[in-house]
Amino acid sequence: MTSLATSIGGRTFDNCMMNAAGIRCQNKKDLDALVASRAGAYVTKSATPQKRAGNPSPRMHTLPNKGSINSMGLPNNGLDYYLDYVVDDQHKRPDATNFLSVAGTSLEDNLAMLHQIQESEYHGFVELNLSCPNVPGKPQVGYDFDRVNEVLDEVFKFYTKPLGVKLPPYFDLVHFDQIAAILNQYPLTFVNSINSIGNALVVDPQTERVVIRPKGGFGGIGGASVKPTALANVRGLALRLKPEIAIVGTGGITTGVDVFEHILCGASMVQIGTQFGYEGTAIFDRLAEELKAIMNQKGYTNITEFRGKLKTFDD
Ligand code: HRO
Repeated sequence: MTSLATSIGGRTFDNCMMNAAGIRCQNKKDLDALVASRAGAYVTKSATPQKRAGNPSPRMHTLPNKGSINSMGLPNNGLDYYLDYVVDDQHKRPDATNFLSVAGTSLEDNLAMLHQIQESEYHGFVELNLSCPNVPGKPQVGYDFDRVNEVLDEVFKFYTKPLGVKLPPYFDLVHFDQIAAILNQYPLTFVNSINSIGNALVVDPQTERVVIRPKGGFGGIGGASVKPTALANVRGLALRLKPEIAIVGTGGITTGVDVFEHILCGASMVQIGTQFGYEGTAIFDRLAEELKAIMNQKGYTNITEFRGKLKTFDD
């Protein structure tokens, strides 16, 4: 039997694939569909303390070759909505672990939300999003290393439940060294890499205009073309983080082979964003079959047999 099961922080998941935050997870109907699907877990749309409408439309645009650009601007139903959902789900399915994403637009908001979660009966994972590229006037925290340190310092003064951070992509090995040195100081359960490649610009030559309205057309790129950047970040972090911190790999997954590559680079769990948006929950059936097929071909029966075992020409 080929198993796609995985574990993070002592919690087990029968499938190592799930949605990425923001994609088909904003309301109860979407989340119920994820629960009913073959995904190993779900993550809820990044929450702010209060409900937000997000940026004006058009704010997401499909790109050729399985890509997307978005500047949603954190539309969400507010923390209470998602916390109620995950606590209710926890009552129904006490053995299942899921992910509650939070993305305050200030340190104070993040701390207030984490205090509320700490005091609640929720005991699943929290994904602290330090990498939303699309809130006008709010830079991505993940690119300000001192600020990341300050945030985690404040958070771990009181937060004792399993916590991970969602990071932006980094593009220099020195930045991998610097962020890993900071993350390794804290009892993080996981890091999720990568968020969309922020502040890209897509131009429509016909109309001679940008394709999304917010921020003059600047937005985050997701989908197939970000896979090499995602794999580099997963691998770069896997080589530097302490073994207690698991890696959730996100970015550019459209096939089971892409999942295989993320795991080879060191991911314990993978998240699917853009392509899940295009295909819906049936994608988890397809990817599971495709991953099993490549594992069978290679004689692997579970993902720990190849996780992190990417070879280089120096091996
Ligand atoms: O809502 C968004 O615009 C958004 C968020 Cl929070 C994020 O983390 N990543 C992204 O591509 N879009």
